[in-house]
Amino acid sequence: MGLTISQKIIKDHLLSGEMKAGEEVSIRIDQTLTQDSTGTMAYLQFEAIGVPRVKTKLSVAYIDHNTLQTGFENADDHKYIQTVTSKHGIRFSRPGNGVCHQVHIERFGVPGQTLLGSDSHTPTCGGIGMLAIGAGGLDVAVAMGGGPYYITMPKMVRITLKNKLAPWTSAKDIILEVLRRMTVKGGVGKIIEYAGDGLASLTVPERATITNMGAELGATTSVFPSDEVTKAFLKAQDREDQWTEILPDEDAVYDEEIEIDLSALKPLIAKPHMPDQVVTVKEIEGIKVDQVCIGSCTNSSLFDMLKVAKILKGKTVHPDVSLAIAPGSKQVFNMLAECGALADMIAAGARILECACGPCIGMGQSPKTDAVSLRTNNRNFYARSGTASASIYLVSPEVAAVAAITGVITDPADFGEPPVVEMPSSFKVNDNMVIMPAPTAEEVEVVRGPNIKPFPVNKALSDEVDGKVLIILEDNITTDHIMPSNSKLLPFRSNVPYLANFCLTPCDEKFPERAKENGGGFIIGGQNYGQGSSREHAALAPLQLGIKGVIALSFARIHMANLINNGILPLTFKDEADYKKLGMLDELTIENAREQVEAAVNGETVKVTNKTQGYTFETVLNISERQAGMLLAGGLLNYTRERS
Ligand code: MIC
Ligand code: SF4
Repeated sequence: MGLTISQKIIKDHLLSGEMKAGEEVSIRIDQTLTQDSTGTMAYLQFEAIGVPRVKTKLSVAYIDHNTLQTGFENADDHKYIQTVTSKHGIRFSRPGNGVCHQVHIERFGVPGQTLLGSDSHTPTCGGIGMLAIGAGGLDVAVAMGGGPYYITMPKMVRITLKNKLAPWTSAKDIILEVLRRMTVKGGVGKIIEYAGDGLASLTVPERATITNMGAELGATTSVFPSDEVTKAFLKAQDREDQWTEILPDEDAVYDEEIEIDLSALKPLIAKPHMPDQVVTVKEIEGIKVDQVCIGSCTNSSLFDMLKVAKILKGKTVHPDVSLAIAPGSKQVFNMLAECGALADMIAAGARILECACGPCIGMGQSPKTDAVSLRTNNRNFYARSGTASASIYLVSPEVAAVAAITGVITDPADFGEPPVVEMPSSFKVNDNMVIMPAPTAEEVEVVRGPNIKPFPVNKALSDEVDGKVLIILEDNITTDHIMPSNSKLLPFRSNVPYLANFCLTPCDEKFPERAKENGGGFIIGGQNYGQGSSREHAALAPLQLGIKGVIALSFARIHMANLINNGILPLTFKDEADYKKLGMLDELTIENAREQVEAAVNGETVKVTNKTQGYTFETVLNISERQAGMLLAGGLLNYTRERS
């Protein structure tokens, strides 16, 4: 039987397990990346593991999220990451060098290799045929130490792209169409591969926009073949020697097939507060716009920026609109400056930001009360912009730039000639903002500022797990609900005790207080609980508050792994009716919890007794033997220590 692209890469890196959908496999990781908002924790954990130098082919630490230095905290974290990475053999991408995913695909990604990143948009490098997966910091720390990375072997989905995009439509419209069809939970447990005659006309930055936002489907990752387009991109980056062709076998078998006619796509827009609330721009034309933000790891390539500059050239940003533009990398920024496109943006009135995540993660540019903000980002989760009352819409760079001029949501087809941009035959290559690690660990002293606090570590699972229902939540609760991140909270990513005071507050302000008063307990979730970010703070903060288990209708992949890594039970209701039956502050008990967790490996359900209402219900704990070991030990760190 033929293999898909990702099955080929997994096979080449397979360390254990059988490549059958649903089975746990472990793979060797060639490259890792971290960014600063998850990185401090990842490196603290790497230090706790105690491996002196990384064992990967390449590991890079980026500073791109917490670049708004309104106090000492972020700068302290940067220094910690710079010194700890130098000591342990990791390259350091300095603040100002750009957003991790954009820089990584430009300068480091290699087709056919595996990449594990402590950021959910790591799949961006799938745009050049890498198997690139997002994970919690602890999993990345283990991979840096040479340990295997475990995944449940995903199902394979093939999306066949036919024909070419029509004028004024772009890669963003392709992935928005996929989201419209599959929804934000449609990709869970799956890898999405792209195929078809439409590929030839899609540049690497366009492919990267699509793989990047595959994270919003909940997919394990998304992959494009490594073909002539990939080769031309790597050649232009002066890295042609790193290219290999990677195509699926002709008789590769896919579990699901989707077809998209690119020529029939219209400009699309995702409405608040979910990336799958997709309609055509035409349908909601005319809504007044207060802010436009162009950038983020989804649409900040040179290709995107040049199109924006062409639309803005000779025009003025509408008086009621604030337009912010953040180029994705120093390479992009530099080339924009050299070709004059930056001058066109500035002349039109754009507020040029440094190349970093910025508005995407609420690090500045929070819009006004009740604002309508059009953004080229990948996520428009509730309150993520830093202004809870704002309505964030996700669009292509073209639609964003046009709205910045007209001041209303506008179908660009009515705007005139579309911008046409060619990919450069060579990029401006200058890696001077990437610092190589020190040759030996001894010569570096790790600098730890006062903001770096010890992180909570769980205890071994007790035989009886008791606690009250502390909150009951609806479907699609994101990590931005569980552990909000904005300019006020991001500086405390290395201070879990402080962050815990804000856990789940967008859903219920009293939650942290209630959890503390009751000495911890249970969180009850709906479908797709924990979608979004890889931030393990969404598990660490609940741990700090004494959360013993989350009982939900279903979980997002990375968050479920993060819960297990921290020894918090991720239980799924067997019967949906039991979700509806639970009441606030009901007292729950899991008797013989250790035995029940062990039995769950063989498919036994875990019984939970509701002492308040006097009944017992069944839950499913879909785990491997290794994961059971982690839950029994109280998390991955304890489990690793026990076994070393
Ligand atoms: C995000 O887009 O939500 C982030 C911020 O990049 C996160 C990482 C984090 O929370 O630090 C992600 O995507 O994993
Ligand atoms: Fe940064 Fe936004 Fe991309 Fe996350 S989604 S890595 S915050 S640009």
